[in-house]
Amino acid sequence: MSDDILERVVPWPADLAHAYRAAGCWRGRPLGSYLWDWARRRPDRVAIVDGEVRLTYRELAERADGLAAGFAASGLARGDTVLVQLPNQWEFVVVTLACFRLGVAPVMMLPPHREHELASIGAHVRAKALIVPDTLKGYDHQDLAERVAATLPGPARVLVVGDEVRAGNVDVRGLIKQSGDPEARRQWLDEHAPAASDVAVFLLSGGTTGVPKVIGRTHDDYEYNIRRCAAACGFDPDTVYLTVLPAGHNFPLANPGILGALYAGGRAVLLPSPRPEPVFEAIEAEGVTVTSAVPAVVLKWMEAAAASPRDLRTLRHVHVGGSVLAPEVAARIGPSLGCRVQQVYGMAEGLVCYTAPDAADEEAHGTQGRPISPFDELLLVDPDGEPVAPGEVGELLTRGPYTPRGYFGVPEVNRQSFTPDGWFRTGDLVRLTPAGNVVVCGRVKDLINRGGEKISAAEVETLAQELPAVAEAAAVAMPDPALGERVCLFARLHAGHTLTLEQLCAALTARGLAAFKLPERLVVLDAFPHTAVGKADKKVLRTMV
Ligand code: OOB
Repeated sequence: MSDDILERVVPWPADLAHAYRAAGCWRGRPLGSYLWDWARRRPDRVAIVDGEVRLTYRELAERADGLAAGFAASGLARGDTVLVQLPNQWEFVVVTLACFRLGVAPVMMLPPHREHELASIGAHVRAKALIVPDTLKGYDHQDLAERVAATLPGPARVLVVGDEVRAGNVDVRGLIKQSGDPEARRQWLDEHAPAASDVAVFLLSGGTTGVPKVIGRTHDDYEYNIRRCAAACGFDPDTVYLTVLPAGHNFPLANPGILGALYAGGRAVLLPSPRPEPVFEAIEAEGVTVTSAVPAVVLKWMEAAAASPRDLRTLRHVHVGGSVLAPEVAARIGPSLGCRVQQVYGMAEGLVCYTAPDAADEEAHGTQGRPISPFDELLLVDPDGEPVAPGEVGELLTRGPYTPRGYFGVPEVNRQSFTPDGWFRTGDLVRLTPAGNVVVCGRVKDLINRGGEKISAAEVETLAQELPAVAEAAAVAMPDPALGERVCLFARLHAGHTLTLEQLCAALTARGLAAFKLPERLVVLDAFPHTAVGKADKKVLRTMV
């Protein structure tokens, strides 16, 4: 990895790294090296399905190698970072694997992200390229990427997946089709592979504040994460995993998700959206055995399933996580969809908990499961940082072989988000059942969880406060039956100013904020409630929502 990246990644202490290696958690192999193992074992099995496109394991490996070589030819090298903003399409998987092969770390942006997110994170990781679709849902991502690239400190290329690649940009499909001797290319990539301790992928923290918080996941730690998740969920060569959540999110990417399905020799089917009817159609057509979703999406499926003519009998499990799933809803999933529910409590920062595939109803419906690794450490503390009594609610701190010791390049944030002895403060309030299952009870971090999309209150407030009309702003969660929470913005205005929700949203959009973060309610107050230290009193504001 380049020195520049290395010095901004917080490593595990050497003795623990040694212990994780000795215990077989970390295998010392870069993720890209698995690609040809898979391809040799099952060359002609279908690995990826995207509409009409069906890629076998051999084709997947060949295309990833072709693209890795193409990346190298277009100037990218081991240690570089690239922003990847692609929808669920086969090229996303090839791009990700090509990055793993070459040792270029993709930063997994989400399709709704705009200038505000792309530019700040691109600058933070010093991205060398942006990989985007030409257009998506009528929005010109190529144009967005060009505008963002122009703001980045180094020269940054724009790589485009699509038919309309403009002059000066790079055609990703063209790179994939690269000619040349595949055997020589494979050897070259093997010889130039990254180290297993390098960052394989950068994930975005759900709780990004004013400062971009990205998590560098190493090849070693992410491989272990994938391997343990696949084992916890019983993934095997018969697994057909349906991807409906944005593939760049940790949950569908690697928990066990797409990479877990490939790891197990199964198949990943990609759909661009979680709309019920196409989902049911895909389950029937492809014999899908497992999928994952956030509670808001599963609720839509449950409503639609009764009226659907599709045969969902192949579906054995649905993994539900990302935000709170009410036990009553969990209990209805089985009867509605004809499958079992596995709850997942996970985070981009690492720790993942799963209920067992065959768990009793009490565990499957009422808990968020157990950590996937015996090396995961969980500590529940009170507001003073003291351990709580068994069975009591506390803030969850965690450490382990796939939970990095810090965010990338933000030492001052790390001093708050991690304890001096390396525990990550999840900001979640949980309790543990006597059997060791986690139950999420609330949270202390200032996040709004909109159907699994995490929105930092601080990020919205900071942008709102920059508007000329706004004297003071505070974003709080307003409860919502479908999404769990939505953003409500409280604002005090400067004398003589007015502000409507439409004006507020237009102004935030103009500042490049992703649409899913826009407030859906604006409350203008003449006077703000304050805490003793003079901060907006969110406890009081929440009672006013
Ligand atoms: C997943 O990852 P992130 O990084 O988008 O968000 C993590 C946060 C957690 O700290 C917690 O506040 C919340 O999302 N959360 C849940 C939950 N699962 C996540 N809250 C209540 N119940 C659950 N089951 O959201 C994520 C990553 C990997 C797998 C699954 C989810």
